Amino acid sequence: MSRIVTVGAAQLGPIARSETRPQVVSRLVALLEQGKSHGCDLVVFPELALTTFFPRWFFETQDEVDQFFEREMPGPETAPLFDRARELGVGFYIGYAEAVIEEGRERRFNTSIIVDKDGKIVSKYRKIHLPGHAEHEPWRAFQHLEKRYFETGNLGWPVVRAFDGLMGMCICNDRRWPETYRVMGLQGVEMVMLGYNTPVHNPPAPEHDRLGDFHNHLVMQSAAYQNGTWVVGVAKAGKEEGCDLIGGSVIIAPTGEIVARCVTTGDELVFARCDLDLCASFKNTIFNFAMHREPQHYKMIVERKGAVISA
Ligand code: CDV
Repeated sequence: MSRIVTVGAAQLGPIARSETRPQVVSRLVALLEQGKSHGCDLVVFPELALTTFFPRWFFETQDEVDQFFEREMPGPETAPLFDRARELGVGFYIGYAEAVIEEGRERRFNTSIIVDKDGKIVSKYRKIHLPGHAEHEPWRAFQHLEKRYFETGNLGWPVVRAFDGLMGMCICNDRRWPETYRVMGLQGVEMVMLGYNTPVHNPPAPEHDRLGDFHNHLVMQSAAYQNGTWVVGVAKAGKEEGCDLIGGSVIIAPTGEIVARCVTTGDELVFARCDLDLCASFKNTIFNFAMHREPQHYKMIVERKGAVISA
């Protein structure tokens, strides 16, 4: 017996600042329909998939920022995506900017959800590793103000039972941190979905620019292997408002091998038949956590934030 989930990685090309939600949603629906035609159970969209990547600008007023946020999910403009998913019987992962009243105040998160084949939200995640900076830094070619526009996520990394397996998610910069996947690995995760917006140019470290695609795959492939899980990483790619974003969306097996990969920087769907039972061969042997982990020696990981040189 094997548990096959057919998954589509639905990469998006650039979204212009002037593009409306209905225009973007129609692109998402087209990818969902392509996914259905290839037998997908589930389609994975990028981070902040409903708008341009707005943290690249410093905005003077909250009103300017607010236009990029969703106050309900689904709302009137995103309902057609949920409706079509339900009609097709295809689930999806999507990232969006979430504004919510919680604890009596307005809060904003960089959020993703998993929606099942009935169009029901079955899991929500709020991005924990927010990269960039909180203040305007005019020396940069473009801003990366996630630390200004979002709060650190407060939901941990949930793993839920859906699509006949154990599903987890994270968002963009999270994929670079081994802790992200290990927290889900310790919940038995069998598929991690994630979306990203990764500029080719890294203003604080331009010497890394030539390595963007390599590092993208390096972190996701090692995490898949080290946790015995499928990883589906999906880009918003291409030249968006003058800023080049990497593509390279992939579906990675628990072996650490890439089994499907986008080759353009535009709207593109690739898919793979993912056998969730393949995870067991890693989870029960080389990475049998219960048998081989030594957490009494890992305390520093949670007790210390930055490196302290004591030697
Ligand atoms: N959206 C992101 O989180 N992007 C970061 C960039 C800024 C380094 C990333 O890790 O890809």
